Amino acid sequence: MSIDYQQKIPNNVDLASDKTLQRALEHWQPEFLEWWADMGPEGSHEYDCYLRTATSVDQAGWATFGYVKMPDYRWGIFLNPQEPDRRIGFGAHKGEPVWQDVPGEYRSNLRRIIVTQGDTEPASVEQQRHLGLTCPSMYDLRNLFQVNVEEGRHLWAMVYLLHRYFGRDGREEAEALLERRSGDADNPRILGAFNERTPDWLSFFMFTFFTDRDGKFQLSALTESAFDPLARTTRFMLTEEGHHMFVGRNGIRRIIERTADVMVRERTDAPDRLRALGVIDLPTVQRYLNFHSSVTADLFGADLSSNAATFYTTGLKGRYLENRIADDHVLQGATYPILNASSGDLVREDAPALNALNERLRDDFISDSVSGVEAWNTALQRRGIDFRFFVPHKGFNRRIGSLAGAKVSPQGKVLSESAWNARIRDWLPTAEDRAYVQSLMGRVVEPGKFANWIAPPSGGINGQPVDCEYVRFN
Ligand code: BYC
Repeated sequence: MSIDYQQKIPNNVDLASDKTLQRALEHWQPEFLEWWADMGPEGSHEYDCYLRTATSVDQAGWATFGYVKMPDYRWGIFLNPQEPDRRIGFGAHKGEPVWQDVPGEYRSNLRRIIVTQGDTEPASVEQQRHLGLTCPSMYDLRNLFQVNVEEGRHLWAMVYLLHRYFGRDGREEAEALLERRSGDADNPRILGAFNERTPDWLSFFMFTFFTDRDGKFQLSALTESAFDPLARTTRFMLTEEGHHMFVGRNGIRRIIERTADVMVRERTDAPDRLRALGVIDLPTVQRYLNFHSSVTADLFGADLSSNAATFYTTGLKGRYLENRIADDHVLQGATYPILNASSGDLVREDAPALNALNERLRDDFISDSVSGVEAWNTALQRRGIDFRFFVPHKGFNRRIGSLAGAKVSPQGKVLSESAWNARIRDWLPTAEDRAYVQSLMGRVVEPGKFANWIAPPSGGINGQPVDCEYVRFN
């Protein structure tokens, strides 16, 4: 069904035919806009931004581009079309038709998954709200805003499900999604990484590289869901998520290219000299990488989780690319290797595969991150620079799961407390690193100009030139 933009809330779910639901969502809409006014990108409300808006859910040409003030962005409800005769692909209900409604016995678990997913979306907008004030270029500013409006739309996607399928509880959860605040001591966001600060653009690019990649894997697992409306809405969200990871991947690559060019020109790899020249030395980039990679690894939950087993067995949440995995898709009696650090060494142990599903998704995420990071190394290799970036070992700096608190080096060696403390400054961003990176955060907004610490992109957005006026300040 095509998207109806004549409605107050654009949608392709025939919202007009359900007046009660429509009224409830139209009641939530001004609250969302109020939240956006308070917590959305600071000072941006009058800007005209060159943004894409979803106009259909077809593979080809789903987006149109044009100038829009962000508070006027047409946030709406877009589900991928229903697949005829779709069947449940895993768990105890494997082979049965998917559900168009929520089975009573799975209501609270489904609600919990949808709320957790929904909570991350406004959280990331809150985390990024000051970044526009220190953008390295107008091109990057526009990309930040695109990410922000789409995270807002992802919130709409989850709120629709809550309102449509969870009655009064759902409406209350939708209100609460606008009440929690990232980093708030009393009412924080649900998951750890979404309460961290994103104080500078190096953090922002790392966040979109790693944490949006968690989004890719979690959403992919939800596209497998037996609850068809969740599967269809997350499938469409994934198409938007691709751009967010592009922003991170290219943002970091451009930072690395800029530093590498200065290293070659000046024949130095000394961090102090490079900092004096106003670029970000590669070890600092690696420390930020270590931080964001490890905090994001925690987002997959505990390595052994009875919740994960229940979600799978009951058909609520599958594995990444479930239908490409050659096994019985039930997993009773199957095993999966996890790591145990209790003996003082990291020991691989076979655990029940059902309980280890979080670990499996984390492993899928890590291998995807590794290939992304390898692409950055190509930029160094091409310039004859020996330095190589790497994704730290999954036991490094963990706070969730059985490795929480184990002192594991980025290379995967278990350390004593004192050995860990002696090296931690080499592995995680120090206060000095953060202050240095912060000192670079000026605001560059002249079309086609870029801050000294980042290379321009190889092309503009939607075929526009790099020096396009992507944001008009009015
Ligand atoms: N921080 O049994 P466990 C995205 C809690 S990102 C704090 O392992 P489970 C995006 C856990 O809640 C994708 N608490 O839990 C990206 C549980 O609490 P209770 C977001 C944590 O349920 C960028 C307890 O610890 N989507 O879209 O198996 C920008 C025991 O843990 C954390 C989803 O995550 C943590 N990191 O797994 C914008 C999908 N981890 O019950 C957006 C939906 C665990 O003891 N969520 N806990 O009170 C899920 O599938 C699951 O909730 C999780 C947790 C995988 C997150």
